[in-house]
Amino acid sequence: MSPKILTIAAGAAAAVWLSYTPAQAQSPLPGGGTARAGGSGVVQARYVAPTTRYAHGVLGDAIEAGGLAVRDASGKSHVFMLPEDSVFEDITPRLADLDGDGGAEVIVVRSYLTRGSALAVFGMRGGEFVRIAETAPIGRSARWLNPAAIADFTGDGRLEVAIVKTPHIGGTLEFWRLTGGKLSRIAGLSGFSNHVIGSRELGLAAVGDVDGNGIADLVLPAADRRALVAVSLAGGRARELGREALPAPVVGRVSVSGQNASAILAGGRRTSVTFGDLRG
Ligand SMILES: [Ca+2]
Ligand SMILES: [Ca+2]
Ligand SMILES: [Ca+2]
Repeated sequence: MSPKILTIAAGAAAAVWLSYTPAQAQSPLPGGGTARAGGSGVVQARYVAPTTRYAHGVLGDAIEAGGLAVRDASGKSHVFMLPEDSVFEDITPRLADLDGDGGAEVIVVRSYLTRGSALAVFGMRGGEFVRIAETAPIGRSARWLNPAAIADFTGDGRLEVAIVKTPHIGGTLEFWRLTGGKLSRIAGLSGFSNHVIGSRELGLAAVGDVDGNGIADLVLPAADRRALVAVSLAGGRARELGREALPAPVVGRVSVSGQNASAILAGGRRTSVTFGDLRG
C-alpha cells in the first residue's frame, strides 16, 4: 500500500515533506482526536507527525503536530505538512462548513515558533487539500489562542468562529468569519479565559440561547475563571448578556441549557448558575 499522502497548497508556504517519511506523516499526535463530518468537503481530520520543535507546552507536554491528515468525501487521504517555522498547537481539529458550500473546512491552531499562534482554515478546493485562510499570528513566541466554539452567533445563517487569544494572561474573545476566502474579525471583547495552563481540557466554553432570542450565545469563563459570562453577537455586535460569580475557578467543561449554565470547578465538583432576567 502506498497512499498518496501529500497535497501542497498553491501559494501557501512551502511544505517540507522531503524531511518526513510517509510513516512519520501518518503517525498520530499522542492524545489527539479525530474529527468527523458529513457533506462534500473534509469528512475526517486529525493531527499527525508529532514534533518537539516548539518548546511551549501549554497543553501539558511539548509534543505538537507537524501535519494535518484528512479524508475527503470521495475517500481520498491528504496530509498537509507544515514547514519547520510552525506547528499545530492543538489536540483535535474542528470541522465546520464555514462558507456554506456544503463541505466542511478544518479549523486549526497554527503556532509559529517565533510569532505565536494563528487561527487557520484548511479545506478542499478543486480536489486539492489546501490552506484557505489564516489570521496574523499574535506576534510573540509562546502566545497561544484557544478556539471556543463555532456557531451562527450573528443570526445571519452563516457560521462564525469564536476564539480566546492569550487565555492565560488576560484573554480577548474574538469572533471571526470566512468570507471570500479570507478570515475577517467581526468583533472582540477583553477579559476572558477558556483554558487552564498545562491542561488537556480545551472545552471551557459552550453555546446556547441564553436570552431566548433564537440566536446562539457563547458562555465562557471570565479572565480569572471565577465567573461565567454569557456573550451575544446578535446582529454582529458583541455584548455581555450576563455574568454569574462562582465559588471556585472553572477547570473543566462548561455546558449551557437555556438560561442555565454549569461548569466543573477546581476541586472537581460541577456547579450550576442561572443568568437572570435576560428573556423578554
Ligand atoms: Ca465549506
Ligand atoms: Ca452568522
Ligand atoms: Ca441568544
